[in-house]
Amino acid sequence: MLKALLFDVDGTLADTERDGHRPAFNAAFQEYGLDWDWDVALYGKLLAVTGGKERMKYYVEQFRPDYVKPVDFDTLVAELHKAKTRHYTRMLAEGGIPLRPGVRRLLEEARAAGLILGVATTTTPENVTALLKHSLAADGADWFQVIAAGDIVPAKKPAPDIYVWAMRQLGLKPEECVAFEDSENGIRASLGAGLRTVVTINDYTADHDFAGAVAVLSDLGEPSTPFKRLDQAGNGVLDLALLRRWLG
Ligand code: XBP
Ligand code: MG
Repeated sequence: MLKALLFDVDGTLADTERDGHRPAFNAAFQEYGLDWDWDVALYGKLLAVTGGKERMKYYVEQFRPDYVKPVDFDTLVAELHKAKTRHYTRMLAEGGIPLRPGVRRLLEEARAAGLILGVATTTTPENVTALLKHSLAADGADWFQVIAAGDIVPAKKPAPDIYVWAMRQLGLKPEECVAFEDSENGIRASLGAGLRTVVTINDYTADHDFAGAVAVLSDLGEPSTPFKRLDQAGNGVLDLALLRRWLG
């Protein structure tokens, strides 16, 4: 029996990576006088690592052998990450990043049907609440019974921990929930937690491996612009009736 929908945030609720997180990282680097500049293609490679602090360290290790780390490098990374969060949440407040097609529609239908909504993400809690406030509704964060985010679990996706943590908070078993993800790291986390998972791809994740997904879609679809199914032929609009049919 389906009781809860658990959503990844970045790339799933909204296309936040290329035009949100990436420029926010760059603004923080500039603020700190660093010559680090993440273009769209490089950022795609850096997305292999989830978590902003982890991603900056990965960048230095893999792409900047010339950079001489200060002794308190971890402190610098933490400060950069705070600045990046400030830039990112400001960008959301200033104009926002729209929700992906079908997201609002499905959230509203699920709420009306009394289903539980949850978030399981590697991004920082402030980023989630800012996105929900500015792109969903003033009380958008209150639509979700659990917001599992950021450093609340030490092992980020692809580890299943954030989903396990969210389900524990809700007192639900995996078979009572379904996850929505956009990336390979994301689906490894959700499948690892025993969750059936619907994938909506984006430009950065189109070539990822989504084996084990319930369905792989272009997006959730709207009546005027249906989704295209990518794992088999088909198109449509993902509502609760179709979701329940897929889940069997
Ligand atoms: C999201 C991430 C995050 C964001 C940046 O992955 O990988 O690191 O890019 O967020 P997912 P922070 O969609 O799988 O949750 O800088 O706040 O960490
Ligand atoms: Mg994602």
